[in-house]
Amino acid sequence: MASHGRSVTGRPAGPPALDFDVVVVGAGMSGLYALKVLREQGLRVVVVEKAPGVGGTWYWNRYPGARCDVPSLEYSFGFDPDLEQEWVWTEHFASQPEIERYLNHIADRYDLRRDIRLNTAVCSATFDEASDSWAVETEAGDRLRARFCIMATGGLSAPNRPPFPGIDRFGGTVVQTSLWPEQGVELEGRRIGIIGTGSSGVQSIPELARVAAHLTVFQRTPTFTWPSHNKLLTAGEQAAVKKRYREIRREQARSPSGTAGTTGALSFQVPIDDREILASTPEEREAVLGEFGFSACRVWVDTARDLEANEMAVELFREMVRRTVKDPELAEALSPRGYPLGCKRPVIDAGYFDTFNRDNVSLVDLREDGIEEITSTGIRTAQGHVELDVIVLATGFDAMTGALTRMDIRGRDGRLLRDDWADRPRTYLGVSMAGYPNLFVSVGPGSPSVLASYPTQIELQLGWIAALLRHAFEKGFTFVEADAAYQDAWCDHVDAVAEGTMFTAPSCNSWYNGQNVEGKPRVFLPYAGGLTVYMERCNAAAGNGYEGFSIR
Ligand code: N01
Repeated sequence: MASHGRSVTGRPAGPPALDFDVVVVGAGMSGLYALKVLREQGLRVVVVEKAPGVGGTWYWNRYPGARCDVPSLEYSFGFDPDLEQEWVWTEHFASQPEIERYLNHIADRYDLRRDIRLNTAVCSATFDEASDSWAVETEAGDRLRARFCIMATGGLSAPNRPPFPGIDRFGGTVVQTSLWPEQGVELEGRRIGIIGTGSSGVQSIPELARVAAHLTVFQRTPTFTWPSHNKLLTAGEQAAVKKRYREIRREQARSPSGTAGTTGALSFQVPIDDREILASTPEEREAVLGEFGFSACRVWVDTARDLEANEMAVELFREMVRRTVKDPELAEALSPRGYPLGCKRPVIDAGYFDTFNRDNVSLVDLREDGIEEITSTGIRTAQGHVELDVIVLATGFDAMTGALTRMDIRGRDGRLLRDDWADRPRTYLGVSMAGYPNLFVSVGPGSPSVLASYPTQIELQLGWIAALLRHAFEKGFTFVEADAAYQDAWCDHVDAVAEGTMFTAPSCNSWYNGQNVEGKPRVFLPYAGGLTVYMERCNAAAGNGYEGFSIR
């Protein structure tokens, strides 16, 4: 074990009093749960949150149509049987307002607000080697000192705003889906342009089309999207899940994606069986199209690792686009090509392709020529100028690392996380970084993160972090740091489990691998081995006396 250096530097032996045991950055799902569980351990915890409200992602992403793609009865915490029995979800897939209400209910029900500081943006966090503590600085100039720091900053919280030339001189309204103002945006009867056709774009496009005088969609990459078949939940459906909630929670914890599939046929998911598309006949493919529609491409077992099979399945998807969108040229422009099915995060929708049959909706295909400039009255591309009143940026996120690299996080010896991660993020078990003692990350790179349902994952992962902190406080340890060799081995393991999947196909550019942000290294960011295996690895390390950590 390397010397920590306090005695070497000759600083006073008694560390100065700390304000808190733990400072948590972010009051989204992770931050709220961290506060609850750590406070129950008797720790002095403070949560700092830059938004005026709690909820994280579900505070900021209040664009029209924002909705979760995990069944609501599962996209909820399981730590309190009374809570899950009492809370009533109204739809199979909950809308943003309902999830925001739920998270506010959590904040009130467990009296969390007294330890949450809203409107408090963090700009830096610095480890002090003399006192084994973190100093977290806010934009307002406050300094919070705590033994441990937990970055509950989320996987999709740093908005990606491409530097479109001229954007600042646009005379109308520019709004980003992930920074949608609480007071709303005037959309009724406006000429609206939307840039981006990922999940946020696909969800908002049908809603915007309903109210706009005209909607112009600026699309760079056509999307695979599946109808969610969302519906109101009946009392009977709620009761059936609530009756066996304990069992469902166990199934979630044991599932690679943190889900138990309670809504079965309603979900956009289809049963993947042992059918191989390479061995199928045209008649069989037609029958599957008839049965599953857009989801017909997802039935086959051989599409996950075979690019030829994958392309055959993609053709089924394109066939469904042709059958749905009346204008053949438009259908072609909306058809995904050039990247495999399964490379990007699945998108679910409510009437996305049908929306393009409306008279007040048009598409600008940016595949050949991008946006040249934003003028004072609209958007110019090589294909012409579109006059607009409102521009909606649905351009995604600097995912998984952006929230951390945009802050100045300084570890031992003055090292800066942004620099250490210049060529790739490095974590041990997705929660901890060598060189950054006493710092933990929730749903960070190298953890399942965006590949597993958050509430389930957060309870497991933050539960694990909380147990490590309890161990440290009980034993009087003040220093916990991941070892570099274990971190390297974990990064190799993270790379190895993604290798050979469609996530890492050479033609796959996505926010999963940083290729949506200019200059970001090409690294597959989440852990693709599944939540179950991930937690087994974490628990094995804990069982071996927190193997891979220096603790003293
Ligand atoms: O972001 P995205 P998102 N010029 O990165 C385009 C979760 N989520 O906010 O593909 C023109 O997927 C970009 O084009 P391209 C979910 O995990 C979930 O939509 O890079 N276009 C793309 O079309 C999701 O995956 C829900 O070529 C530009 C779009 O902007 C994740 O958040 C709802 C551009 C960005 O798509 C991110 O989704 C919402 C440029 N310079 C979000 N730059 C649920 O349903 C970018 N684009 C649960």
